[in-house]
Amino acid sequence: MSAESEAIRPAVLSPDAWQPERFFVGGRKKVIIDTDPGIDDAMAIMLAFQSPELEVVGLTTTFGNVPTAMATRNALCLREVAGMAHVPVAQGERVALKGEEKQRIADFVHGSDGLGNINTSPPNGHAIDMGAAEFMVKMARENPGQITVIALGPLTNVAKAIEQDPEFVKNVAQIIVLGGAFFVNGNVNPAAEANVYGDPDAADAVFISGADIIVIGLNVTTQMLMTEEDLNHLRDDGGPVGEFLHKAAQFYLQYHRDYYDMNAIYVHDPTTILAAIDPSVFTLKTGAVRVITEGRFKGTTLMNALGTKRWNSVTEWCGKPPIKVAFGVDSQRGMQVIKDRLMKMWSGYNGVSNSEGITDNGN
Ligand SMILES: [Ca+2]
Repeated sequence: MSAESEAIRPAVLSPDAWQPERFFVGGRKKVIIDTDPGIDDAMAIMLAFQSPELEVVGLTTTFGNVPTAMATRNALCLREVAGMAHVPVAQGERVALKGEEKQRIADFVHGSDGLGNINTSPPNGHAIDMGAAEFMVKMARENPGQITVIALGPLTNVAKAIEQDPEFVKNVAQIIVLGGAFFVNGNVNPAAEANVYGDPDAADAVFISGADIIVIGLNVTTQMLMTEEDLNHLRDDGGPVGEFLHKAAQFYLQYHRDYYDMNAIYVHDPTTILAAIDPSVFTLKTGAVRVITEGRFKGTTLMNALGTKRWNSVTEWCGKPPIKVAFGVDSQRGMQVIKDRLMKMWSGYNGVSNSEGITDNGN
């Protein structure tokens, strides 16, 4: 097959092309959230719990904002805060694919506990006796075509799942990735976005795996802002969960004031949940994506967005399958969904809380 014949046309997909119902089972899409909580991870998990389109069948944990053990603790804590303690938590990898130890802990973004230093009490529950990748493989094998993985941290667990089971990319319905920065600067440095930078080898392996993939990068998530006023509404109208998220978000808000000169937060992770709820919020283009895995520009995501061009040489891009990359977002509509669900749907909820100052009913 010649290089020319590999040319891939980028396409803006219409909402009609999605046929999202094929992922819905019993009216709800089964999702596994791979996460490194993380304040906006916490908001994303609560959003997913409160979205009738989704059934969260598991949380899997990874390193990123915090080390993996802390991510597991926080995931256990969050499911209890939400009154969703039945949702299994599976602990994931502690180091990147090539064994690289986590070097960058984002305590200046999310606090030293990952949840804004709000002194959550230890969770009552425990992680299941199964690793994150094994859990993903098992769930996808038992529910072929029905499990969507939403990856909100570095992609090590997903890459491990692909490694463990060659059928995983076929069994999984879709992998929705928060990661990369497409034709814009990164947030770790001008070249790289944090999740891809955390394990660039894993990201590259996932992007070229052949799975059905949507990538939500910084180029769209930085259009999604929650203001201090919004956060105050969350505290006032969002019940105990809103109060919890408001409290956790104060540290994250201060980070945005200090580093971006803005009195609002980026809601990267909740935006990614929207792609599972209603992908028509995004404008998507298709093309192969590769990641620079080492050197000065480690973690850079590069997309072949010139699908109409025919390349005249055999390169690292030949034969790599196209994936869907978000290029635009209806930020007004998307933020309305996030705010409505986080602020209104929890009012009246009286479940367990895990933050000091909020009643714990002991359930
Ligand atoms: Ca995250």
